[in-house]
Amino acid sequence: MSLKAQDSHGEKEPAGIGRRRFLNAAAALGIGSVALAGCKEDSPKNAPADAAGAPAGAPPEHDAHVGGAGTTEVKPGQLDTHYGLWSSGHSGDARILGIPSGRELARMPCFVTDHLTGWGLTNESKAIMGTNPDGSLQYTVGDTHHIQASYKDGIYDGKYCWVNDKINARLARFRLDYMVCDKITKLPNVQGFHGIFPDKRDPVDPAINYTTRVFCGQEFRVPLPNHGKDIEDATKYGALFTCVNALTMEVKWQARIDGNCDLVATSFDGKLAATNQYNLEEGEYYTDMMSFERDACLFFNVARIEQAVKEGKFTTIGDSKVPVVEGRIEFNKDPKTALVCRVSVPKNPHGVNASPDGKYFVCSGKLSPTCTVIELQKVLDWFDGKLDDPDKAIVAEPEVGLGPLHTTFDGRGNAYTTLFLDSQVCKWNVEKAIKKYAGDKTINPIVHKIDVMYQPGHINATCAETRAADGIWMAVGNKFSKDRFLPVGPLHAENDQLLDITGEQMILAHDNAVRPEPHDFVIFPRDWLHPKQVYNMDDFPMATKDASEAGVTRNGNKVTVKMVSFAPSYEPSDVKLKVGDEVTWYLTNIDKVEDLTHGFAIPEYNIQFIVNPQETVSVTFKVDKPGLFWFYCTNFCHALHLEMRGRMMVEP
Ligand code: K7E
Ligand code: CUA
Ligand code: CA
Repeated sequence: MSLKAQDSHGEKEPAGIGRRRFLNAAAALGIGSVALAGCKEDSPKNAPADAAGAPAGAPPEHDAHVGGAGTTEVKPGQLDTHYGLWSSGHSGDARILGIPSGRELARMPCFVTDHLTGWGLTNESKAIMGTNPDGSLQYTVGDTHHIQASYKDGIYDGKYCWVNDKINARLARFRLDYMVCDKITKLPNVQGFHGIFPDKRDPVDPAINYTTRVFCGQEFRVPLPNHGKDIEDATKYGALFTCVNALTMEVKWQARIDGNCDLVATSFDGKLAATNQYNLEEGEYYTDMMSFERDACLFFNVARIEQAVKEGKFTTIGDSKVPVVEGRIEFNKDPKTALVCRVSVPKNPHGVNASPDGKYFVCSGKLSPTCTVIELQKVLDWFDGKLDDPDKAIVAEPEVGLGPLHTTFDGRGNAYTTLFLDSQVCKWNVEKAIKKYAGDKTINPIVHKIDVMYQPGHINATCAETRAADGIWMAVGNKFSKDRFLPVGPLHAENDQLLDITGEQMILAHDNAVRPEPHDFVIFPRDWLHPKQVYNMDDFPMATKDASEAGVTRNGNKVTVKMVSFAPSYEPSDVKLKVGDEVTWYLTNIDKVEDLTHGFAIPEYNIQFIVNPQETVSVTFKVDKPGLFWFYCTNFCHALHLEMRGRMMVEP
């Protein structure tokens, strides 16, 4: 496999499709390692810099960006046109980026502690994260992969977004009015929680045209329940597909399935949810997981599953009370009553994405150089007994290149698939791919390919997960940045790239470094979101609304401090305590001005958090060190910010 010299406009014609036949497992692995080694050692992309500082073989400069999307430069004082919601991988949080600049505007903590905001330290955040009986946090690590927002009428309604934690099988919800995590749900009996997708409307009630469910996929098979029995007998392992109530965040139901789940997609009509499956072999080792030529995309008939639950046709697992329906194929052979429909997909597929016209799901082959296009109406026909073979729902299987992972859309009939091994994005036309599959071999569905730097995973174009896909910008999350940024030690920043997709050919417009390691993201116009910048004090039952109500009350050794902040002071400014006290300290920021956030830190007591305008935050701690401790404001707020402090006086 040759690595082409870098050309930002990609190949003039898709090269080598003919030789990129279906890979067997061994070849795929071999090519994978060649591709990675090639980038490092042989590629002109990594050749030493020339005298002018540009790497040999570097692309033409993009200073004159000619694409229809406009410039990526956001000048001082200007705002980005789009919001991007980004997952952060094993950093364990979510982030907000401005697009097209790629600037990181905020981090939204959820699964892991954040010492700027006090997330994981304050009582309010700990209650959301979950604590042990001794008050310590139940989990302190997270691995966020997939982030998706809530819908109304097939576009984002700006209410919520969700992100998964793969390590500890948790689903976090953020409310997008304040852009903070407000709930975290633990999925019972799940390990390797990977894909998520909210539904886009109700499959039964036409009045519910908004998100009320989030579907969650389990990647790792485990004993059910996982209580130490059958740990060596893999034939007893299982996997679950979980539905969470998007409004209450309670787990509604689970379906036990064959194989595993990877990513998740939902249909615009609300009737279908699906997961791609790469381990239909049910193997424990990766070599076993690659032995079948085809795995699958598994479709869930949401209305039928919920009817089965209503009729009591379910079991439970271990201590969990969540109803579990049978989604294994042997129990779902009759299409008229089946809860699931399995469509075969080659080979260890990754990613399943819904086209914005609502007609198709596309699975990427990963170990096959193909994408599989599945027509949703035909899946519904199978459930209605009108299609004898679920595989007849496959309407195209274009060859796109090596290592296809994720696909996005431009709303003009084109799909864009990341090619991990080729370090490229392939643009292909869906209808042309369908015509070719139907028999017209003269048609070439491949429109354009472009190099990206390097080894891309997720890809998403503006509004592409909604009905309003507009084909303006497209972000690509690259897993390796190698030579693209100044070296900063062994751990490289990742390279998120922005491409202009307004024209026939994609144009690489912008690189931006991101802290490892985002996986998934969605991008949409800024006017789809209306964040508030000042809290409503009435939302906080423990708010101290006025400085005159502030003070310290004592009940034995239980002490309650009710404090207010207003720049540049705290009231009360002196707090007297005794060693042995247990203090709950409420801080209400009564400043009403936008951007007037205060901080609160107590030396030697390991306390630091912020309190936003009109917000109330609390911490509880044991008083165990005598002395004078100046608590002070950590968030620059006022010309007298450094003076904003008070005394915690602790008697022995
Ligand atoms: Cu492809 Cu976890 Cu979405 Cu990463 S998964 S890339
Ligand atoms: Cu208040 Cu700085
Ligand atoms: Ca497989």
